Amino acid sequence: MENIELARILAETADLMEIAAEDGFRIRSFRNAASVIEGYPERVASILHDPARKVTDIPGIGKGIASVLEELDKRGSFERRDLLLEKYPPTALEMLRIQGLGPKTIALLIETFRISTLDDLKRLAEEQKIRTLPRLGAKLEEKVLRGIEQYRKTAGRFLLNFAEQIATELSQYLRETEGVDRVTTAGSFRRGKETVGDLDLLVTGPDPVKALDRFAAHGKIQDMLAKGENKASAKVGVEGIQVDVRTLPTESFGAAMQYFTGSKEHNVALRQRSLKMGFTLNEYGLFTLEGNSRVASETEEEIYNKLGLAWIPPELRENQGEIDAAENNALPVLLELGQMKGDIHMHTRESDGRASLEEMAETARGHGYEYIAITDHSKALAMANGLDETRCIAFAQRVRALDHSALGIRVMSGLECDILKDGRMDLNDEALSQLDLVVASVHSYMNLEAAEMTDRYLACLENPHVKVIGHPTGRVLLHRDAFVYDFERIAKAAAAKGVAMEINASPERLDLHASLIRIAKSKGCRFTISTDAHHPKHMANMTYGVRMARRGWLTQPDVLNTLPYEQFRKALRP
Ligand code: DGT
Ligand code: CA
Ligand code: CA
Ligand code: ZN
Repeated sequence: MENIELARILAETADLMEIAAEDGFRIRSFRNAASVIEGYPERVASILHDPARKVTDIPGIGKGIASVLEELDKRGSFERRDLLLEKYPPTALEMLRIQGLGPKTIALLIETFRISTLDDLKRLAEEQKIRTLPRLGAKLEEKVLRGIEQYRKTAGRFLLNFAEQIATELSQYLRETEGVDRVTTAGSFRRGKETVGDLDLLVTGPDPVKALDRFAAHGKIQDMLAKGENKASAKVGVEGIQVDVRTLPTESFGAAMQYFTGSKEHNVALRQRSLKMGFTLNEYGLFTLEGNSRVASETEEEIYNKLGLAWIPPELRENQGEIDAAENNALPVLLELGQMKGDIHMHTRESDGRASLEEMAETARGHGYEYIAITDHSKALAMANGLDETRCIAFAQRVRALDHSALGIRVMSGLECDILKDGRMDLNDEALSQLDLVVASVHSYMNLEAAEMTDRYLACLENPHVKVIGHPTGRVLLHRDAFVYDFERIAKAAAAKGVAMEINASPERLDLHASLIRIAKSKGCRFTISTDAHHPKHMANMTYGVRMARRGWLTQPDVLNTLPYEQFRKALRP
């Protein structure tokens, strides 16, 4: 067995052990071993077969796991796993991924009702049988139904930062193949979409086909799905993300990039345009309808230009007006990462962050920023050790006392202040008035009716200290849908008050969605992009926020924290 398979089995067993309510320490040791083995540079099976060596020499592998590995290596499973699989159906693992359903409840439902599929579970909820169990009620039935729907919608998709990690690793690896010049990403990943279904990699060079053998030999390949003359597909890593690799001749590389970048909708529109102009367009190039002679294929620019269009940035290729804009030379000059001058939503140890103010400032300086705002949580988030009025005022004084020139960066005193259920701010005006920057966010009562949620945001905008609406729809990718409310109305009101909308760059959120960014912009809103960093390394996530802004057609002047410090301060709600 390869490391990747060993790791996957250990991780799955840990999930099952959780449902079986086994000892937490043991469960952690399985999970830990899975991640150690997945990343281990040497084949663990070879170590097992070598009498001169011991797997327990691998850090994180103890005696217990060592004997599990031996049994796994011998017969493809081990006793504890067999017992768990006998007791719980394979879909138990899927049930764990459903929001609102913990391992204890899953165990209870399986044992009571002998369910074995997601459809069984759905039926239980619909027939209102869950509420017949002690302590479980109608609320949970609703949650389960919503959770199943959500799960089915998102199953098999991956976060952008995860896809990027795999894309970078594989591209670098494939680029080392002899005969390969270029490896490029295509598909939804190149378009900067917030989640990715599968990864598309394009390989070219004088002799690119060897790249497919090299791909098949990569240590993270879990399951080879297909391998042909010039295309291979595989499931990669413990997470099992599908990667499609295509090899292409240099002369049609541009056409292939255009074709495989998509989106499908953009390509359909472009092909229709081609036909009207007397051409056909496919992955090999742009050809005349009559005579089938090649008009363009080597670069994307050529192809777009021959179709009477300016080159269209991948983030815009969603058939949302970009083709008309390209025809009229009216494409926006999209925002770039290098234009960001500050990060104005981040947390420190003062609440639930992992570093000090000084460490955050130091890292921000390394990113080349002119300024940051520290925005720890307010007291309503007791779990996060949120600040009350007294701590908030003391913190603002501490920031004022900092020697900014010694720090090499401007630090603003800020707060991510909770918006209470009725739209009031969590801290009083006296405290808020001491701060340079208040980001107002919803972290509670997230399932309000649309009308009530709309009123809540409207009320919040009335507070003159609120400068930015944080993660405005509360979505958590692959886990929680956006809040339901009248977004256009809030955008209009925010624009009127001069309150900025945040584009939260955390890869778990990427909130706002591109279509909402465009709506907000059309209502006159301006934006901030921030990482919501809870650790210095999270500040690198700014790139994802910028990608969302680009997908929302934003340009530098739309985004306040591209401005130099003094101008930024003036541009905030007065
Ligand atoms: P994903 O993977 O679900 O996040 O979305 P994409 O856009 O990466 O879709 P994918 O991987 O199925 O296909 C990559 C690109 O190939 C897609 O954006 C457009 C292009 N393409 C053009 N024609 C077709 C077609 O007939 N079928 C498929 N599957 N893709 C096509
Ligand atoms: Ca794809
Ligand atoms: Ca694909
Ligand atoms: Zn927040």
